[in-house]
Amino acid sequence: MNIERPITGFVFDLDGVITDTAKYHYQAWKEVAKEQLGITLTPDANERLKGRSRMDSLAEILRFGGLFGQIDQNSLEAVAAAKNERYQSLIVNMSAADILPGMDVFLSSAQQAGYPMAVASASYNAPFIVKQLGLDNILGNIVNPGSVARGKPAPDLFEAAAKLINSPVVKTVGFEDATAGIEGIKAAGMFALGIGDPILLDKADLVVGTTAELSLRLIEAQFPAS
Ligand code: B16
Ligand code: MG
Repeated sequence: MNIERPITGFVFDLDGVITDTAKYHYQAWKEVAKEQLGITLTPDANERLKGRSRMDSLAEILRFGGLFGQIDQNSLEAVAAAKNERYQSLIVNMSAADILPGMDVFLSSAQQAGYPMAVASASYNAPFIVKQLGLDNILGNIVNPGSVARGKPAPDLFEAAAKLINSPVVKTVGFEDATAGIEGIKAAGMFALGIGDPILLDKADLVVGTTAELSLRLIEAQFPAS
């Protein structure tokens, strides 16, 4: 008998879900914003950058610093390139030790259970990071952010990730730590699993405080029966 599963795929954000690269993004932006724009980035302003593309993040920083619309495109691209260079120098030594707590166990159990999985990250550095973490055999399906029209909070990255693994969106679970990402998952029509503060992630269908709380049993029990 062929019983169709309620869930046919898992789609993961990278930064904040699989590993914590947010601290490196913050450090790189903080240094480059100070040196090249004279803007002192604060932790609060940094929160708004999570999940946003490189250029959207720069636009947010300029808004925060009162310089939005005052810098020409070439200079913007140079600042973004400098940030990426700094960021890459910080992630070069990442390893399996940087996988968030419990995530390796969860991913292995999902792989063993036969769930197709993909990564929906706004980061062009995602393939490098996944490889450094030693997860390329599990999370080899990674959407190229350059292949979609819009970044988070638009649904594009999540829709493309579900397509990569042939999972209908309504039967797919999306994992996110950022409000922009939860919005994108919901706009795609997926079940949204938030990781972090339930007040910040109030649009998610299910929220766990940390990755250590994830289990297949929990997700399968909470996923709506069709
Ligand atoms: P890059 P995610 C996002 O990753 C980060 O949260 C965000 O801070 C960053 O600006 C964005 O990737 C782009 O990254 O500059 O490496 O292309 O949360 O979508 O996995
Ligand atoms: Mg994230």
